[in-house]
Amino acid sequence: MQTAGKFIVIEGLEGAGKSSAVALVKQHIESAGHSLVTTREPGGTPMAEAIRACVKQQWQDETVTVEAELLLMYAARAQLMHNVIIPALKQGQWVLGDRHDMSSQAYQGGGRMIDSSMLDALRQITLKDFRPDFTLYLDVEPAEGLKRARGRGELDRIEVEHLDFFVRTRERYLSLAKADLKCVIINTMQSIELVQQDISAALTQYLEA
Ligand code: Z5A
Repeated sequence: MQTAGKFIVIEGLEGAGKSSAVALVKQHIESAGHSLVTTREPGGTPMAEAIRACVKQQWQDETVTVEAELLLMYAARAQLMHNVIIPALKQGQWVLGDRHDMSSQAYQGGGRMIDSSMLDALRQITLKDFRPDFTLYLDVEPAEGLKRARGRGELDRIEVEHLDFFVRTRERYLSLAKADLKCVIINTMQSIELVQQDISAALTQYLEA
């Protein structure tokens, strides 16, 4: 789909530093003179935020199936695409996403080991040929990411998964990021200052290309 605006996405495991990256990228894009909308997934519309609360909470006496989790992620994405992302891009605004479809490929495909044909079918229904214009994948070793995330307080239903789950998720992230010509991998196993320098360099290159 050809749109006037651009869709930039930040991806990574918990504790990779997406929140600080969003602030930095926002600053770069706005300084380049673009009007910007920021989104997060799952979430970003009233209904998608309700889905976010639903997927993140712990449920008593009920198992959340991997299929339910997957469908909820795509339901939230469908709402966000239709109500926020596509209208903004069509108006010429830029959109900065804290997570998008690569999260489902990595967490549900890699972490939960859901078959790729199921993911492909949902992606086709929800996104068709729509893809981000540029992705920054913030890479962190899972144990370090979890340590940082745990430092912030209580963990949600996904964050309490075993380390193996995050190891599989990261492996899938890395293989997706390496195969994507519009994705830059940022090593976040270094100081926040160096991470910010790398993000700024990658973004400057993209904006000036
Ligand atoms: N999910 C999914 O399964 N499938 C999907 O399709 C989608 C999502 C879209 C969303 O939760 C959950 O949904 C997520 C994936 C799943 N679950 N898990 N688990 P979220 O959006 O609430 O959570 P998050 O994305 O994982 O956010 P986060 O934990 O806040 O991660 P972050 O934003 O990358 O971390 P941060 O707040 O920027 O940094 C965390 C701390 O580390 C903070 O104190 C920083 O100061 C510190 N930090 C950051 N960088 C560094 C470096 N370089 N050194 C030292 N300390 C650092």
